[in-house]
Amino acid sequence: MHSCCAPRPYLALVKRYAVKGLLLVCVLATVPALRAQEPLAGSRPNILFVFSDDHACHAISAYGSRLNQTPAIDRIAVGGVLFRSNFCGNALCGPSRATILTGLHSHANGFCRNGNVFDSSQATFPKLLQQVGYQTALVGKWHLESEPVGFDHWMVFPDQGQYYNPEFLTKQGRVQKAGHATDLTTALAIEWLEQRDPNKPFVLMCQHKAPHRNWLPAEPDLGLFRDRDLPEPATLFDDYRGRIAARASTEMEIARHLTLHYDLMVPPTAAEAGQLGELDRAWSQQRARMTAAQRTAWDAAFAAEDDAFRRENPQGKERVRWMYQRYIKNYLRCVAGVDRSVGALLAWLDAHPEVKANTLVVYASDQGFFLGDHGYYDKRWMDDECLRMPLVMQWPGHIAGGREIAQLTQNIDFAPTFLELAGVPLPATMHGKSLVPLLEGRDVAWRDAVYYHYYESQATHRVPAMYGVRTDRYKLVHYYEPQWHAYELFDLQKDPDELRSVADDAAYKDVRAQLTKRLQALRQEYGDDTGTIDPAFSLTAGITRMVAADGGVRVWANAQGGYMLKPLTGEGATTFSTSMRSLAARPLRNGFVVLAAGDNRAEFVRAGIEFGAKKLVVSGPAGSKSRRDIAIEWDGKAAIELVVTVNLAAHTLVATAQGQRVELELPTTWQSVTACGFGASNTETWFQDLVVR
Ligand code: SGN
Ligand code: CA
Repeated sequence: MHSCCAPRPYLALVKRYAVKGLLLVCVLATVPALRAQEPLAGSRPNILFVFSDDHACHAISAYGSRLNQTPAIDRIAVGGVLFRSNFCGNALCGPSRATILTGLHSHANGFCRNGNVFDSSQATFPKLLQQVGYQTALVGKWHLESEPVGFDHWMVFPDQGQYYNPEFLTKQGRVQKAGHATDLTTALAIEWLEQRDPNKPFVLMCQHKAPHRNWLPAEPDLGLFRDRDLPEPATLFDDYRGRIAARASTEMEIARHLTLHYDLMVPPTAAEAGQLGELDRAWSQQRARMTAAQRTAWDAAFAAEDDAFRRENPQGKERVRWMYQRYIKNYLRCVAGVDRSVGALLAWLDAHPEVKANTLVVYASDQGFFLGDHGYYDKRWMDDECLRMPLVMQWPGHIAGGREIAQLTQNIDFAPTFLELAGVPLPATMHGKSLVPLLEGRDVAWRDAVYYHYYESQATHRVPAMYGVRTDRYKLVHYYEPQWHAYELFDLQKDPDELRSVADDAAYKDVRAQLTKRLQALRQEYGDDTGTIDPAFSLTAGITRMVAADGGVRVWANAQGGYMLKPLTGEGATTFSTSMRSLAARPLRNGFVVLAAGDNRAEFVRAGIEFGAKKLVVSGPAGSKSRRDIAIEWDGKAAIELVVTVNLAAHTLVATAQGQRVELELPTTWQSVTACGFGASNTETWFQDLVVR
């Protein structure tokens, strides 16, 4: 369902605020572009950037939500502008944030998937603003692994952070604060506003954890939506027909993948408590973080519903419906907290009119989210529900309000916009375009398509890697990993819910050809050569890039267990050798040599180095069950020579490196080695050519 594409909700909003007397400026409901009085470029406003995590447009009333009201966010939209077609370039937290900071798509800023480490030596808009006299501050969720750089002040959650009584990392170390993450982040933002230097412009990034999974609302919001069922999306029971097969193997279905305790907050029975899964155990830890009073409020809010659920024990579709209601209500309760935060910040500005007069207020979120659409929660796909990012901005007196901007905009545009407003020349390498002309209501030539590239592949939720292009009418997606190698094409006008791919429909042959060309041109324009795999390798998975370099090959794997193989025949005793070295900023995982027998190349053994743990490891063919490892001495930098000897008569594989040796038993069915190759996990690894002796 695309409630975020509903007709303009402005008139209704304008009426509501006019009645309440909240909106003092003159609101122009359906006015076309209006010229701002003064040029915005170089006007050096303060920038109050309020940002949330996973907040979908279709959970914002200004975007036409059928589910909830977000009066404070709407107030920004009414007094300012709403970007109707704003998209992310990679629907995931860390990548979207890295893009916002740098104005670059993921492949160029190096942060392709969560768990990558942001290279903070790059140009970011906070750094550049700092250099021209801005005060810069960041509070709340960061999630980029390296320490924030370019901020005079920062106080961020470690990793994803906690909702209740969270810890914060600061320049001075770790502190814990009592309360809910959303309210604390707001309070920290206001605290900073109060004590900043009033003589300098500022950029304040107030970044919420909410409404990220698992959805733990603050106490004041626990009572919302108690008395009614919320509307279900039309596609709650999607059967995934008419699209690629991977749709059905994705692990983000409300029905199959939301856990009862961690996600849906139903306390375990005594019997369940003895056999909790990993996530459900985490839920117990989260409860343990709450104070007694918080826990009492929490339990009281859910007790009656939980009892009814246990008593009635719904099954089949009824159970899915119940799960949807529990999920969406807690999600929206978390959204209500975020909206309250926006309201508090706007109220602070109202109380400080001299600051307000110079402040651009922005509300956005890192990507969208499935709200039961297609039976899903989470994001990652290129579907509009998660591709869209909310974006509203206001600067009364400078940006004509009550307008909707229809042009295709993207998170690559944020940094160029803030820089142009501050009068900083844009680094030529930035991919984004400044939104200033659109804010000024100027009639300018604009882009006709946005680019997308998602990498996480076989990690959490198992969504295939993909890149694609979206225009205002069509969307073409290429699932480029060899195990999928498929396309989807959607006609958004005829099929706004994206239920039927017309990639192979003869009627769309020309459209597909044009979009393919457009997609290639965008990849070229942005310099994205990731997602390109050398066809010389016959089987690959989870590898996003490989290039020949320094007499070897650099393999960039943004997933666990990425590997590629090439045909080879070896009988009797065969020895392979190579050198490898981790090139990643943080050598988390490993580099390994992969060997397969017969045609079933999903069955392989591997021998390699775990760079982080400093271990020599062998395992396979049945995954890691047969794993053996031994510690090695290594300075963390030098190349390591690995020698692997396979003896098919003795059914053994022996790996040696740095003077250590590990052995693996091979299946007796292995008659010959038919393929070998390199593999890597979550890292960029350099391999010297494999030599067969
Ligand atoms: C966690 C969540 C996932 C979510 C990712 C990424 N699981 O792993 O559901 O997709 O974060 O989200 S949870 O059990 O920890 O809640 S992101 O917004 O940070 O990219
Ligand atoms: Ca997110």
